[in-house]
Amino acid sequence: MSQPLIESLETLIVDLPTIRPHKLAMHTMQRQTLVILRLRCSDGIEGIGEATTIGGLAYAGESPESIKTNIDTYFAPLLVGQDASNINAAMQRIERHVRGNTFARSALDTALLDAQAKRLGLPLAELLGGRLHDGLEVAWTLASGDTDKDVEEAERMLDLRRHRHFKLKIGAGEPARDIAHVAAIKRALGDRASVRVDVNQAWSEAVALRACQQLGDAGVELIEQPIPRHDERALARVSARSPVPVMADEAIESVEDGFRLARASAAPVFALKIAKTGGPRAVLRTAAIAEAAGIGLYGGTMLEGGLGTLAAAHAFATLPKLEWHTELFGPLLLTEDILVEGPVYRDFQLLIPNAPGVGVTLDEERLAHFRRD
Ligand code: MUC
Ligand code: MG
Repeated sequence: MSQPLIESLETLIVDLPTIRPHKLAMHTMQRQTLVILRLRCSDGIEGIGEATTIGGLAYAGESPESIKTNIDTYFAPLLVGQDASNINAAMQRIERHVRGNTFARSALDTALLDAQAKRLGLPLAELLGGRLHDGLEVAWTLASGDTDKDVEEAERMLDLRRHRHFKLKIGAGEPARDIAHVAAIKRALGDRASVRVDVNQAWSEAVALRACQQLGDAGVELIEQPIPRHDERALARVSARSPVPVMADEAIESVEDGFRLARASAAPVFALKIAKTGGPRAVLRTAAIAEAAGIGLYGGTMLEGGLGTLAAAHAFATLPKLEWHTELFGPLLLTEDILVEGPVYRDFQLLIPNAPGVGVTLDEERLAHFRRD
């Protein structure tokens, strides 16, 4: 049988409304923007992938517009005419000619995997070696900016049996006010839920050292990226003195960053994200480094829609242990998605699909409605 070839790559920017504004230290989201990649093959199979970031260029070095331009201008000519069934060879061509661009690579790796898994009739997790979990527990982020509204939202999530781990976005305000906000939420929820915080790099080392103590006293169980991403030694000092485990998020922008941080004992927990490391397979390489170093794992998100969320979920489902669970709730922050059927959340878990590929189908009408051009 002749090999299927990659015939074309098409990228679409899609703007979707969110259920409420979502406040992070560096940006308040009023909507979410996805880049959808459609990779068409000569055997009639289409693989789909997603690259999504937060707040244009506010969060990371790639924007939706740069992802689209770079895939269209640089990735596509390298790939058209290549063997669609050899994912290693296709990604190696990109590796030889492209620096960085892990978000764009993640969409490509996902689309190639989706196409190959459909070709073989396997769900993505099975193409990656097989699932160890049928569902993953999912934390919810409280980020309305208002303590009472956040408590109400958390109570609703507990009643719905959708989430029992809550991440609070802090760092934009005065540390003392932020900590009072967190402590009030933890007091209201008590032992019914775990409370974690994400500072998104907003504190200095000195502020972080004091704040980590106070967050520990308030009953917080995990502190994510308290200080700027580039100083791994400072992160190691904060981690060593914090009574609460510290998690590295923005500090890991590649598999190699994961290795550097592990070597420096910079943080006892890593946030894994397919976008930050270049796709479902690259994220598993970061996970392997962490596992070898005794670092705990967390399945992170860039608030992707259903496609990107489930691509990550398939990869995470192959890991023996996600000690800190996941935060794969991106689709639940959107009022609309562009899929025929969205991911299923039930009993505090996101279920891993059993259909071939990522297990989702694009809804052409919604795609036509929400695409930017
Ligand atoms: C981040 O920094 O972790 C994940 C959840 C959320 O609300 O924001 C993202 C980004
Ligand atoms: Mg984070």
